[in-house]
Amino acid sequence: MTKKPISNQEIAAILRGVGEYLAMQNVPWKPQAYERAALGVEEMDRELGDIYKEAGAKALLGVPGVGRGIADHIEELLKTGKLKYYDSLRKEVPVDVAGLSRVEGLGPKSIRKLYELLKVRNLKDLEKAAAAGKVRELKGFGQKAEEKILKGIEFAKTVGVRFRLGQVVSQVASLVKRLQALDGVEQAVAAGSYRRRKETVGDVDLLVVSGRPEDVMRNFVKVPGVVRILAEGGTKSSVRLASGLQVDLRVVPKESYGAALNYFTGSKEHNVALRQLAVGRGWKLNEYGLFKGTRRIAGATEEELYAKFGMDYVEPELRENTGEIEAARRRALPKILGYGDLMGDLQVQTDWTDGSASIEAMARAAAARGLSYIAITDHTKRLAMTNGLDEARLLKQMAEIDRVNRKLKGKITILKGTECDILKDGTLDIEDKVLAKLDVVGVSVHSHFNLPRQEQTERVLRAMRNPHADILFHPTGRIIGRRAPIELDMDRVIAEAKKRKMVLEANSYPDRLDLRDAHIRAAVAAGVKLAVDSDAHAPEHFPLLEFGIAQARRGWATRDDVVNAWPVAKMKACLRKDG
Ligand code: DGT
Ligand code: CA
Ligand code: CA
Ligand code: ZN
Repeated sequence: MTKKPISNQEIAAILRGVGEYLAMQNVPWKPQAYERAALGVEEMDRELGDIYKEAGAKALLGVPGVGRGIADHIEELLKTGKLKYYDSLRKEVPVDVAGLSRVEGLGPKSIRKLYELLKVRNLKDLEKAAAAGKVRELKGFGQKAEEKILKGIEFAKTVGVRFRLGQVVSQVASLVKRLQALDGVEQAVAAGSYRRRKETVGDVDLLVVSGRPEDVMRNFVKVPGVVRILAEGGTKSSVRLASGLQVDLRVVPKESYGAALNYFTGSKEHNVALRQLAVGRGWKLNEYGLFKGTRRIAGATEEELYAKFGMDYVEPELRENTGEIEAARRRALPKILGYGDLMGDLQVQTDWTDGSASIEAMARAAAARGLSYIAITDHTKRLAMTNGLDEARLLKQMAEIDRVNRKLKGKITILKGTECDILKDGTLDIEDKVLAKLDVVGVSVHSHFNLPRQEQTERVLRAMRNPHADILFHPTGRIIGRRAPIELDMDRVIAEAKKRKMVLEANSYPDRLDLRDAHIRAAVAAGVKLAVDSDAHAPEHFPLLEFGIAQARRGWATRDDVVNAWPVAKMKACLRKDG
């Protein structure tokens, strides 16, 4: 067997690992640099191995976030498949950092302490130690911390091995590109939950149109990044990628493309309901086509298929059998928000707090993404670790925004905003008289995530009642796979938002996606407006908006429901509640 060159995914995982180990050693700055480089590598649409072969070590410096030192590491990885530096770091503290960091509140420093004092190497060791009451005895931990760890372990266990959509898009995009380039492939596309843009995917289902399935199969399993072949057949195969992601591939003939795409896009529930419609008319529907007896009456395209049923075309994001079939039959499906519909972004952080770039750099990046306005919403003082703004610095920042606005006139409009912290009692972290000067006041919870439902709900409602509050940012505070949502009575939050004309955020950050699809749908149904924001902390983050748009679509939101899909004047008028 010939050895496969190391893939971008593997390189990224190792760089990220280095960052985690350095963070454990309390090294400043470097961990973030490695994380940024890992992200940059992940987002490349070409294999670094190919780039290196073609253009040498210098070309590696073109990867976003990669400087001299990390480029040397990448070169070593490409040449030898290993990184000595990483191996030595691992030897020093031989723990499963990735596994342990899935427990909420466990940062690199605590992980190191737990290893040094209790020999905790993985989740299992940690659970044992905590259950035996050993964690509470450590300095800086205590009983509460121990309880929190046990709770966090429980939560980490309930989360299966699903991947966040944001973790897999670049892997899938590069696979699809490779498939498209193969001889004999007419079309290649990703179906399944990936195409429906679910927030997490169990596996990825690829579909290829080709008259030569054997050739496609043979080449598919040789693609870089494939580490294991789970099944290989004439028209279907399954592989595992280095990242752990499973990918299923199906090859179909051209005349079945639409039917196959429809079948493998799912959801299963949507398929079942469609099939029942077919049966009701004496037809048969499967992945090969729609049949009347043995005659194929539709199946080459999805559009043709839905048309044959006399219904609207159903966008993949809506195919969950939650009313879309009935609505489509009545020709009453809403025209959902389009991927190009956003005009602005109402949550953006800068280097005034924990963002990586200046106001001007963020504004220019937003303009390049096609936005015509953004709101700068840095954190506030209670979030001291982000260097959160107090009233004085916020006022200074407003003056700076005026200056940058003059400079960028005609390119983009920068609005003055804040991501104002909601304190434990529901009051806000910034004085009203300063909030009154801002265009966009976002409020959000960043602490006391574990309050009981009644208290948590009252806290958030109180914040929403502040006369200056415009948008409730990432309302549930969840981090997918890591932090459970806060206990919030969403019906009451939605009712309050409706009453006060408060906007709820659909945060696009792939780890958050908050509100989630079902809550977005409930908000839309109640007539509450949404803001689909990037929560960008770096210029590269604006493309993340796509994930928020996807969730808004899954929540049946239209342009009318999303305030930042509107021109700036109309959006501002909507925020200004009392005229
Ligand atoms: P996942 O992978 O768990 O995120 O979710 P999906 O929706 O991608 O599910 P998956 O990968 O098991 O199957 C892909 C699609 O194939 C699914 O969305 C619908 C279709 N499918 C799979 N199993 C069945 C089935 O038993 N009946 C029908 N009608 N369709 C199925
Ligand atoms: Ca799937
Ligand atoms: Ca599958
Ligand atoms: Zn936040």
